Amino acid sequence: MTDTRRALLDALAAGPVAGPSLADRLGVSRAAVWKQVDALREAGFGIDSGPDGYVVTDVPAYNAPAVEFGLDAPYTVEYHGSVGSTNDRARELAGDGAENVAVVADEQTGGRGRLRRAWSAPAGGVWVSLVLRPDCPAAHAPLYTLAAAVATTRACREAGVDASIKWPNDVLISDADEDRGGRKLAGILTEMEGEADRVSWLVVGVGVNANIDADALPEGATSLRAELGRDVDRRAFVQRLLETFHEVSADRERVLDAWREHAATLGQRVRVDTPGGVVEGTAVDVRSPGALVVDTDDGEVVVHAGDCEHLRPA
Ligand code: BT5
Repeated sequence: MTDTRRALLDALAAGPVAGPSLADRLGVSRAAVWKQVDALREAGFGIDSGPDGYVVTDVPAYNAPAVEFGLDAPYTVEYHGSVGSTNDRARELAGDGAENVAVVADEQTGGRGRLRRAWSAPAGGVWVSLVLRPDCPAAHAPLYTLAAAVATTRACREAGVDASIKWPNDVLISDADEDRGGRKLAGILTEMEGEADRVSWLVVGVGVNANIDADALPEGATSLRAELGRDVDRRAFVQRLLETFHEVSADRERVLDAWREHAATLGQRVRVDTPGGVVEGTAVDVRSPGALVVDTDDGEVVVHAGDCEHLRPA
């Protein structure tokens, strides 16, 4: 049913379209088309039936069909007003065989960060988890985290906020802003199931503090609202994020270059807390599938996982 809805929304987004031709195109009965059109009206769409067929006159602010309408990426959307964690819901869908589904929520009551840390996710944020089944070895999975960081950073920049990536998965206000630099705007949590040579499913979860007051967030965090002094259109924002993610992740060879272009970490003095101990030095590059290369007093060290802190220049 959601696939028919997505196809109907794509047809409506392309312009006026007559009922019979819609039924033909979607391979369903005319009654099924009416039912879907009614469901879209229920969901808040304004749809007129003029001489040339159905015309969309109004799109709801933020729900599943609103995000699918005009979306130039192959995802269907499942929307929740409130959910425990969009990653948990996405994992459930993945277990049932789903693919290319974006789970979107207004609020999460049990949002998760890495290493079982809690993620604050009050109403007004952009909390989204994508279920993917890429044809690649498990070792390539981190590239999807990097692609999501690029997509999130670009969406924030297009919204007017000077964001950049801190290795591996944080989106922060750029250090160029002496006052606000380093505040965390978004985070990414990728989870997967698979064998060494093949990913079964991947869940890429992105959390962006969008229309949230900074005092509802942990110390050191900020939001698009706090930076811009106004709210963003979450529908447009999440569409750009999904479209850019789709485009960037489609070409795995280019993900690292895209990441380098958006990263604040390269060239910085860093301290990385890794499972094997602390690594301190200058971050010089990122290496496939997402490792950080740090130039230390003892030579180059390649870090695969850890928490990275940008240090002030000596
Ligand atoms: C992350 O973890 O940054 C990954 C966050 C991923 C959240 C998304 S929301 C959609 C999807 N569904 C989920 O349940 N999760 C994903 P990490 O690098 O471990 O950072 C976690 C730390 O960031 C916490 O320990 C806090 O210090 C801080 N933090 C918590 N909530 C925050 C927020 N809303 N904004 C900024 N920082 C936050």
